[in-house]
Amino acid sequence: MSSSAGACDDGNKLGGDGCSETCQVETYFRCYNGSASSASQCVYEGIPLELTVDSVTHSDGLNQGVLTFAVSPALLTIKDMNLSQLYSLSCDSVYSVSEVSYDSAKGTLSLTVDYSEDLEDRSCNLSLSLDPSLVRSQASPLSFVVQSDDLPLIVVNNLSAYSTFTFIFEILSYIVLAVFCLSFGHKLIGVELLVCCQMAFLSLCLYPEKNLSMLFSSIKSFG
Ligand SMILES: [Ca+2]
Repeated sequence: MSSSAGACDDGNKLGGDGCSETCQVETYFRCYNGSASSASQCVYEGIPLELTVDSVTHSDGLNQGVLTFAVSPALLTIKDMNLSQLYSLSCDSVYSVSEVSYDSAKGTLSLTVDYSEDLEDRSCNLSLSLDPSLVRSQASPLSFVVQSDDLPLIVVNNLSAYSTFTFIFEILSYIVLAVFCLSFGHKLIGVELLVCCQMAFLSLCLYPEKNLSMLFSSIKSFG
């Protein structure tokens, strides 16, 4: 049984998923199998979905951007799909997607992208593979050039590349250098190096994310 107009029952009081709050089949949807014992399953079969770039923003202090795309019409059912397998993003850069979310109120899909090569002005392609049992009119792939609305998505520091092991190794090598200076009579330089090492350690404990790069550059200028 299917009904393109008329009554349906999908077991909720929400509209936008094909079956309205008053249990009527919504425009561009077809609903199947609604009965007293089983809920209707509604599939969208209206105009093909359209993807556009909504916003591109830089995350403060990170080599990370948030790419947000408008999906039109803003189908509620996209939220119920497996978001991590929904999209395919390919850009002319090195990056990884760490988070994906869909805002059904705004109809926006947001991808959080951590890049290790500049992402600004790069060419990208986005495609969606929506569950065909829920959406029959798929969206065409979107080609776009990344252009940030606030700060450009360029690699400004390599903090993420600094592992704790690398950090400890660098500190130890500065301590060895300090001991070397002390034992050869350059006491002032040796003491300064040790003070810097102490500062770097304290900074690691208090502000592991923010102060590392600043301290490294100050230690290197001392050295
Ligand atoms: Ca509903």
